[in-house]
Amino acid sequence: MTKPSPPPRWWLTRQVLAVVVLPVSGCGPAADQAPNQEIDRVVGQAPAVVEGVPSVILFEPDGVAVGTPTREPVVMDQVGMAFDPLILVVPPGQTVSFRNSEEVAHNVQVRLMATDSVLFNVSTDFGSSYEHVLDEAGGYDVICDIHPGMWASIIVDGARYHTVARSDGSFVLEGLPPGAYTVRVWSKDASLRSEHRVEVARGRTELALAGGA
Ligand SMILES: [Cu+2]
Repeated sequence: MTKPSPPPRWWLTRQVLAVVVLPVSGCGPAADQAPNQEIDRVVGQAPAVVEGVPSVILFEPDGVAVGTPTREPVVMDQVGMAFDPLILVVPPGQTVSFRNSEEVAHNVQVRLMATDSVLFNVSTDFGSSYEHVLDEAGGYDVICDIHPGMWASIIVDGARYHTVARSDGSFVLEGLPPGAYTVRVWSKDASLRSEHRVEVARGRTELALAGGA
C-alpha cells in the first residue's frame, strides 16, 4: 500500500491565498457604511486672505509631541515664474531647499515677518539650490527681487496638523483624530492671529476662529 502523497506546493499556496482573500471580498464598502456615519471633518471660519496670503490653521493635539524636522530638506521650488508651494508650513529646525528649476535667473530673499529682518538673499540660477535651516517659529516672506510678482510665505510651527484656508477664510480639514487641541490661527495680519482650546469630536466639528486675538 502506498501512502497518499502530500498535496503539491501550488495547492498549499492557493489555500493560503484563499484564506487571505475571503474576508476582504466578504465586506464591500456598501455593507461597511452605516447610514448616519459621517466622515470626521473639522469645518470653520478663519480670517480672510490678507495681501494675497490666506490664513493657516494649525492644530496641535494634547499629549502628542510637536512635529520634528525631516532629515531630507523640504523643497520650495522656483518654476513657471512662481514659487512652489506658495505657502509652506514646516516645524522649527527644518532645512528648506530653495531651488530654481527653470531657465530664468531668480533670487530668493527671505524675511522674518515679525521683525522684517532679512534672513538671507541669494541668487538662484537655473538648476541651483540653496539650503537654509529655519529655526525661529513665525511667518516668513519669500520674494524674488527680480520678478515683483513672485512671492510665497513660510510658516514655521511645530503643530502636527494644519490646513490653509480659502480666500474667504473658510476651511475644511478631514481625518483629524478626535481629542483636545490647541489651535493657532495664523494670518499675515498679526492682529488677526489667535489661539484657541478646541475639542474635536467624531463626525463634524464646527469652529468659529475668525475673531482674532
Ligand atoms: Cu524671479
